Amino acid sequence: MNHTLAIIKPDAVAGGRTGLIVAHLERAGFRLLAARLLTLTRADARAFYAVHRERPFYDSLVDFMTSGPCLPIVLEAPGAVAKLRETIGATDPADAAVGTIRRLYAESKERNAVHGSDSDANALREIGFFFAERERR
Ligand code: FUP
Repeated sequence: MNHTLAIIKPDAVAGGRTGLIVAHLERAGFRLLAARLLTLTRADARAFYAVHRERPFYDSLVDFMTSGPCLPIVLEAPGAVAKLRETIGATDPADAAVGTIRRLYAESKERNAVHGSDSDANALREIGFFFAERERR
């Protein structure tokens, strides 16, 4: 799978780190295929993170993800899904490797700057969640 979905999350957009993170992704070798700044509705955020609906952090995650604009981006690179996971680092910035986007730019495990699809199947679903086919070719 050579495409994946990143989201620059509301903490990073509000904090003025969007450009730094896009530049980091481009320097890492990703090509941008599609991007759009938008504010998720609660229904959007609940659906996007439906897999976590039984988890204790779900309501707080939905609050955070709807707190302001975010920037979903379709990225292209060889082995895009694994490459993006490596580039963004562990979920909690305290555990993320030095030089990863979360280590550099995230505030906390919840406010962690960026999302990256975690499998090829989820990348397909998540790209389709945000972008029509004509917007990503
Ligand atoms: P990741 O794939 O690294 O984004 O992490 P998960 O799919 O496990 O979690 C999705 C999002 O839920 C994370 F980006 C942040 C949030 N989360 C919390 O707020 N608290 C937790 O303990 C775990 C995840």
